Amino acid sequence: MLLYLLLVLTCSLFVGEADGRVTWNRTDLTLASQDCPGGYTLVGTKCLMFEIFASETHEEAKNFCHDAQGELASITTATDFKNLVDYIHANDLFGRTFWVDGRDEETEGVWLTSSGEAVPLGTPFWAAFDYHQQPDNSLGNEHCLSIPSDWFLYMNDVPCSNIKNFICEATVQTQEEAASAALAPLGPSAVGGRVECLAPFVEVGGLCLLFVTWFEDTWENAQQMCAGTSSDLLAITDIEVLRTLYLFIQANGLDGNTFWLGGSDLASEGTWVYTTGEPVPMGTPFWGLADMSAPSQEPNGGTSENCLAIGNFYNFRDYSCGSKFFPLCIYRG
Ligand SMILES: [Ca+2]
Ligand SMILES: [Ca+2]
Ligand SMILES: [Ca+2]
Repeated sequence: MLLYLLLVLTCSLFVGEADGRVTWNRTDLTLASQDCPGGYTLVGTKCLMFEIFASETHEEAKNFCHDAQGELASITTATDFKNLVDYIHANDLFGRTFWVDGRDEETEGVWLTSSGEAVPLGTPFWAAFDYHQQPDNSLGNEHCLSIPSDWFLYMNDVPCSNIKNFICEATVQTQEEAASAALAPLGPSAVGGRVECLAPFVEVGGLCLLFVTWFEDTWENAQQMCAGTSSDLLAITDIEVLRTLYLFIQANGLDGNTFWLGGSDLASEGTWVYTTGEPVPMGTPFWGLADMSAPSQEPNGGTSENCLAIGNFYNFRDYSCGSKFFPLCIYRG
């Protein structure tokens, strides 16, 4: 049965090339809820159990999960994280703080899951306020990983002795296989080199992007700048694209620049759409946080902030459309 599942999963991924662009079909994963052990529910490609009636320290929560043939739930990809956050909202579990798998007890700043996998740092995982991103190891005593609802489920490091609800993940082999099979195609290594971009566009995760760092202007002028190079302001609808973009910006010295994306709520306040007509995804893990003393989530500018940009930690924020930032264009051919 296990082997059969693995075969089906392997075969369900198709690579296609249409108009020279690599496309991937990853919708046909076959792990179903009935494949999860009793008490666990299928969330994305993982079997999870939400312990909302038990509150424990990180160590006790871990032991509880072991007794339930599991481990604390790990979040190692942006898609895992988005699936988890979406599930919490859809099932009325929001309002709590959960322990998940991850500690930096052994080496400060090196975050690992129980199985030794790296917990990813940075955006879109860790809570980022305007000028401050977790983990901050406050008072030198924060070595365990939590996702607090009052920080909109973004990650925070806190003392391991705190008492919290928690999420277990069944240790079913097929899940890991499914997860890696599902996500590999969107990683930059899988598509890197397969898409050729015309200079000055550069390939980022299979997309041809232009970081216009010599032209700082309003949102509307940024859009026209892109249009003049057969491109549009970038529309990000997939969280893996935001993660890949964030890593590219860090690795290529673009950190510190703020870029316009194609999103706005100019037509109808509160309804965010891209210039391409696609809806802008809302909430975590896309939009950033503001005001650490009384946390709120972007967009927060009402009718005075109607345009979408990424700067600081490169999560979404609304700004006045008259602000001057750099255009981030995507080639439309
Ligand atoms: Ca912290
Ligand atoms: Ca607005
Ligand atoms: Ca704002």
